[in-house]
Amino acid sequence: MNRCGFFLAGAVIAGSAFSPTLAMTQPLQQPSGEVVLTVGGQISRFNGDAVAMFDQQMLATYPVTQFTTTTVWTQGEVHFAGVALAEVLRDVGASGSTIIATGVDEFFAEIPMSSITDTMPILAYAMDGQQMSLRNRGPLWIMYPYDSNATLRSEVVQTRSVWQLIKLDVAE
Ligand SMILES: Nc1nc2c(c(=O)[nH]1)N[C@H]1C(S)=C(S)[C@@H](COP(=O)(O)O)O[C@H]1N2
Ligand SMILES: [Mo]
Repeated sequence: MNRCGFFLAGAVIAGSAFSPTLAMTQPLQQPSGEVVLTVGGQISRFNGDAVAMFDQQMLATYPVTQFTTTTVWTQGEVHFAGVALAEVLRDVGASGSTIIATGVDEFFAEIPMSSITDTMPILAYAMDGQQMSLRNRGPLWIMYPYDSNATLRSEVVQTRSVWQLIKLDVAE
């Protein structure tokens, strides 16, 4: 049964609208390709030693969230596609108040859980329809739709826009 079917069965058995218990007991699939993201800390679904590892194919199984925006790092309007950070956090059973996002260069930023919505930020895996190379700030880049709201065009949100993202830690 796929994840969705499993979830629905759980909801029916429990007789409630939302019953994460059964879905949460199903282990995450194992990555078969190169691991691009490791999620650790306060999570409850794993596929490794206290961590949840993702390859690109696993990230592609989530609904795609996408938008077009300008950024201070790119030229003109750019289309970004990826998975909502909230979607990944929900799937690994994250519980905490802060996400610490770290790039391959060991740059890290704290993202308050309260600032994360169903649609942003995204873990962008494509820019103008192309996967992003490490050299081009990929393969994952935390991205906000800066053009949609003036409050997103701030230094604090820029700082949270971690490129070459490799790790998320869910902290107290
Ligand atoms: N991986 C990674 N992401 C990063 C950074 C970095 O050094 N490494 N710098 C952050 C900061 S502090 C800002 S303001 C923005 C833009 O950095 P820049 O203006 O130096 O390009 O990217 C953010 N994302
Ligand atoms: Mo910055």
